[in-house]
Amino acid sequence: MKKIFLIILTLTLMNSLSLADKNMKIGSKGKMEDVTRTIQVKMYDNYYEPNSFNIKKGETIKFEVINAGELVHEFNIANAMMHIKHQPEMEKMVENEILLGDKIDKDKMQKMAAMDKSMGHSHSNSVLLAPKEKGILIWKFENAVNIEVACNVPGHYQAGMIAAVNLD
Ligand SMILES: [Cu+2]
Repeated sequence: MKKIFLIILTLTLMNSLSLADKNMKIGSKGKMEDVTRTIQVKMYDNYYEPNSFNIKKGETIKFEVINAGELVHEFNIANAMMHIKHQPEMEKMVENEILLGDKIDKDKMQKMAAMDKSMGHSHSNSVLLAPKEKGILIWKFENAVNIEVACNVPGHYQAGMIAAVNLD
C-alpha cells in the first residue's frame, strides 16, 4: 500500500514538474514600434550595471547594451533553467575557439554555424558582445515569470553575472 502511494506521489510530482516546464514563460522578441522604454545596460567583468530591472508585465523594452568589460559577455533574458541549459552550447563555442576570452571569431562562427546551427549563437533573447561592442535587444515582457538577465559565457553565471528582473 505504501509503495503504491509513493508511486502515485512520484508520478504526481513528475507531472507537475513537466507542467511547470511548459508553463515557463519568458516573454518574446519585441517590435521597434511597440517600445515603451529604453534602458541602457553596461556589462563589466562579471556584472551588469544596473544589476536589476523593474519592469511592468506587458512592457516592451529596448535594451541598449554595451560591453564595457575586457571579456566577452552575454545579455540573455531567460529563466534559470534555460540559462543552465544554454551553458553547454557556450562551452562548445569555447571548445571550437569561436568564443575566446576577449573576442568572438565571427568568421569561424559563420563557418561552424553552417554545420551546427547552435554555433551561430543567434537567439532572439540574447546578445553576445566582444569588449567595446554594442548591441540592441527588444523584448516584450508579456507572460514573463521568474526570469533573470544572465551571462552564460563559461564561468560567468557561476561568478554571479546575473541581474534580477522584478516584474509587476
Ligand atoms: Cu559574462
